[in-house]
Amino acid sequence: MTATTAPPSLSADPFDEEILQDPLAFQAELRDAGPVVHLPRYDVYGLARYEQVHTALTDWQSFQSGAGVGLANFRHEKPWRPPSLLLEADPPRHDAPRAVLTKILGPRALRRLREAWHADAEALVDEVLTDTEFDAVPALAQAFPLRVFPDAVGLPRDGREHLLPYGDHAFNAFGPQNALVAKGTPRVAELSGRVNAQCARDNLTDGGFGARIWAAADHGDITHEQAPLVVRSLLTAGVDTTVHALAAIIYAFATHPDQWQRLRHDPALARVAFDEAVRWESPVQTFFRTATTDVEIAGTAIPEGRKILMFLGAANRDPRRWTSPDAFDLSRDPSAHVGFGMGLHQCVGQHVARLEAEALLTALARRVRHIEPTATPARHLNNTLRSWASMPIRIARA
Ligand code: HEM
Ligand code: OVM
Repeated sequence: MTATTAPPSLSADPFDEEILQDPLAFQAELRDAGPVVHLPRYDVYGLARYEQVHTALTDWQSFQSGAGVGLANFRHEKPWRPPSLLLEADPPRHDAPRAVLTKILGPRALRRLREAWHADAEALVDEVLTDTEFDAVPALAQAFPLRVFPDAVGLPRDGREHLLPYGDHAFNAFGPQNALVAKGTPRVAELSGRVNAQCARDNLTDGGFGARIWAAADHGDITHEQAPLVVRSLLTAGVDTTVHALAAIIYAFATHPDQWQRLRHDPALARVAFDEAVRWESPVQTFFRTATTDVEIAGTAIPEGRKILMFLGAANRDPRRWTSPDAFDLSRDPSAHVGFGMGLHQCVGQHVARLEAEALLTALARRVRHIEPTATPARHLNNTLRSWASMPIRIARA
């Protein structure tokens, strides 16, 4: 190994509520401190520049996920639930579950949902636009995914209200055991029981993503023991993420009326708008890895077994990589953002999220001339997600 230097140290707590409320200044501090920063609060290494985050995401041999992608190190700490067969697994065990979901959630497989989801979006937007002032979080960002996604998975009507609180806790649980985790803990057993029950074959209707996962087990692609856990991945990762991504898109357009006019005049920009919003807001802000060997990043030695905190949101606004990173701008090419990760674990559900966003945005672009905030929106705090609790807006119909 070449000569290495000790990394700069930043004493702040990245999961402190004040930083979660508005992380941008802290993220700039992290990036400017150096390519690798030591965070003594948790004794972990932080990466906040695009180049180093990209390196860690794409080098799964040195930066493993199997010891957990949260602060907890599964080599020493018991996970709060059986680990995900995708997110918290390394090759070769990661490969089969990943191949199954890649096929079930891929662009080809989603083509059969496209028309229905566009029609659902138009129906929802027509209902909502009977008012000109409303809270965009429940009315649109939550309502649309909850209308289409559980049906696509094949879930029964009952029990859908547990999906958001379960996901919220799962994303909090990647962070330290702070007050946000404590808030969810009293309901963990109940919510886990309900969500796990929804993963059973008998509770999934024919033709949905869930039934296809079970069919893949019949086919021998995964085992029947693995099937319910793969379904669980969809229920954990597939709801809160899209709700917060849609809220981010609406916020972006409410605060950038010039960009809304561009979208209205060229609805084909919906796709790029979605990726630009994921870059700009980074609904999933952070994930961890664990060093599998003594590894060097940009001249800093990280010892084997140590946790590395990747700041996806900071990388997505790194001025070393992006021109005017803080601008929400439909004329840039945001496609290299790391808001879905990169490499082996890159979000397998991104085509689902993109289809939801395209459907809702196209429906809105046809009907809405102008969107404006009517009050300061309120953040929903989560250790991993950047999200909104409420976003009062006024719309003018086209
Ligand atoms: C993985 C973000 C929507 C299912 C990931 C990762 C990120 C991410 C950053 C990488 C994790 C890592 O590298 O450790 C997002 C965002 C979404 C979104 C921002 C919405 C805009 C979805 C949806 C689903 C989903 C809708 C399910 C239908 C998954 C799964 C993984 C994953 C199963 C694990 C993949 C693997 O480890 O191979 N997501 N996601 N995500 N996502 Fe998403
Ligand atoms: C999973 C999963 C995947 C991505 C994100 C996530 C809670 C969970 O496979 O369970 O967040």
